Amino acid sequence: MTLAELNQRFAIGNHVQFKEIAAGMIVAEVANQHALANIVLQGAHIATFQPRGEEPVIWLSPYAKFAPGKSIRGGVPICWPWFGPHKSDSKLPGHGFARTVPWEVLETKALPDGSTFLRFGLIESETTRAQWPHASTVQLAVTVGKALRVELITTNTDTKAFELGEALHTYFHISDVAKTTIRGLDNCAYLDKVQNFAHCTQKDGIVIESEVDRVYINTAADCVIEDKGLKRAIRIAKQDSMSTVVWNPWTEKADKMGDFGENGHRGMVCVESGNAMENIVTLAPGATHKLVAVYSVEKL
Ligand code: TA6
Repeated sequence: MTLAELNQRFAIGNHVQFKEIAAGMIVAEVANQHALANIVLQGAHIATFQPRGEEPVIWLSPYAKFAPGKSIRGGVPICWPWFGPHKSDSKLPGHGFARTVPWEVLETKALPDGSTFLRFGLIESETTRAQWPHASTVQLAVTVGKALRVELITTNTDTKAFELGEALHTYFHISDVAKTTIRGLDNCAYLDKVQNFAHCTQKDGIVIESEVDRVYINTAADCVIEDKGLKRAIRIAKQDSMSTVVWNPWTEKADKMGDFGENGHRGMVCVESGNAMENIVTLAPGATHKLVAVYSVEKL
């Protein structure tokens, strides 16, 4: 669909407009009485979310690249239909292909409470079918209000069951890692990627003082990012997600990635709601699975 057609079919006066921000890269700009948000159609990638009167909740690197087929550093990348490396083919892209392929807009609407609802669907192609030989659909439903509600909905339209790994790889904006504690994972088991996937147990709140890359398993609990610098907490509530991933690349890795900027890693932390490792989902033919995450801000 062209930009003009998108605006004709799906723009809503004071709520949603579509713009081209780089060649081939269209963004849905959402502005309502509660918040501002930008969603890039490639990857159905929520790039920004900022409740009115608040600092941004989502971190987007100032050096993020917006280009066809490239993943965006920051925002809410969708890891689907696998999380991390593919289990048998190392040539396939890490975290799946959903974040780097085109999605289409299926629906936009203004809700009675002033929020905005948008629904996107991944567009299947030869490329996606070659990497994922299962008949399925995946949609992202986003509600932009005072809170940001994100639903990743997968349906198995095949005649056989398949295994699904997934995550909303959300980058959160914080004042500084030294002033931030992540709570909600006490006594949880995790696999520590920094220690070659060692099995560990979380003892207390997490303060990031070096590279952190952990997959917490069997946890449905809310997480809270307490930020003394911004005097606020970001609450991450979730449904049908049994894994939480906490990631900060720290200095050396961030420098190597090239799209964080100097000390960019200090102003972000990823707290990802998903189903990974032991928690991957088996989806029966005809079944639908819906992963939900809701991000809201509380005063500290
Ligand atoms: O979710 C954490 C993680 O899997 C890390 O291991 C890390 O490398 C990261 O995601 C970012 O991955 P990306 O492919 O977006 O550079």
